Amino acid sequence: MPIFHVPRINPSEITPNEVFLNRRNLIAGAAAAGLAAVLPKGSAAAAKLDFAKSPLSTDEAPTPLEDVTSYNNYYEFGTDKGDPAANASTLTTKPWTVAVDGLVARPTEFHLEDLLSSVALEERIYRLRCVEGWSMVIPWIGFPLSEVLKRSEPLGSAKYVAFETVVRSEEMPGQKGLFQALAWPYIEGLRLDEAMHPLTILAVGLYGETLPNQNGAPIRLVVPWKYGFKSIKSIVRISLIEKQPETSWNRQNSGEYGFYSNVNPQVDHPRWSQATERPIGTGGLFAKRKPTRLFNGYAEQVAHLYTGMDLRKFY
Ligand SMILES: Nc1nc2c(c(=O)[nH]1)N[C@H]1C(S)=C(S)[C@@H](COP(=O)(O)O)O[C@H]1N2
Ligand SMILES: [Mo]
Repeated sequence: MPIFHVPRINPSEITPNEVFLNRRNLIAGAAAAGLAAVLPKGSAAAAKLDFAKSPLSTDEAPTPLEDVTSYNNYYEFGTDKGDPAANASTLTTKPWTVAVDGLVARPTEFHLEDLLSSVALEERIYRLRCVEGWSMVIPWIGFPLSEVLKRSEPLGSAKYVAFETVVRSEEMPGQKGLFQALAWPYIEGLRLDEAMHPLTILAVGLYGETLPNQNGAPIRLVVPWKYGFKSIKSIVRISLIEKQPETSWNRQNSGEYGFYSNVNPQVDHPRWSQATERPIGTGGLFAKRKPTRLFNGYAEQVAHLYTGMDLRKFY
């Protein structure tokens, strides 16, 4: 076990960015060459979204799009930071449905297009802090998760919300083969009050356009005061339940990853400090680390959710 956590060097930090093809380059290139066929079937071209700005956005400078779309964690497509950008174009994101079920008066299977035509999209520029010690600022486009939950009318007995990512091993290379990084589906959960909090959103886009596949297209959760792994990608099921659900990283290593996983500079990971973070996209390898903030800087809005709880015990 290393005494210091030495972050793995990402190829995007030592190679000119242009080498990395993201979906937009691919689409622009294909369009220029008149090659619509370059896009895999069912993977949607990036489309512009209509949205309003939100007072809940930070005014910090967003991480460049190039970094947001080439430095990713999405183990269904591989465990290296560049794997999702390289492999995720195979995921078919159309058509897409999200089931909302469990302890609700109206279990519903939403077709994504119907859902999108009935919500008001907002831009939410949020800080994202990964448990690994790096961070970004991402201009998400989405809407409050509470909108969807309310439509299904949660029963009084519902205390938690469980989320599931799609399982599709023919399109997700990380889900097949001998070595499986995690058990599938990827699962996550929130307490109902966390899920209903106005900062908690379902994102369908970033930088004004539909989500790139590597960022969790077509719909993913964003919970900005918690470590990034809570923000589950490519959601197909949302279940209202009574008991605290299992979560992927807690199931994998419960001593290192808790259910709550609120960003907290005073509660270290067993193998590394959480006191500081490395902003991605600002100076590459030699970027200066900056202090990590309690609840990722959202304490004013969310600290009340945890009154009286020992944050070391409920990590
Ligand atoms: N289904 C799924 N969701 C996931 C992950 C994953 O591996 N699979 N990784 C998580 C982690 S560790 C982080 S930091 C964020 C990264 O989101 P981004 O790539 O859009 O920045 O996604 C989270 N959601
Ligand atoms: Mo993460």
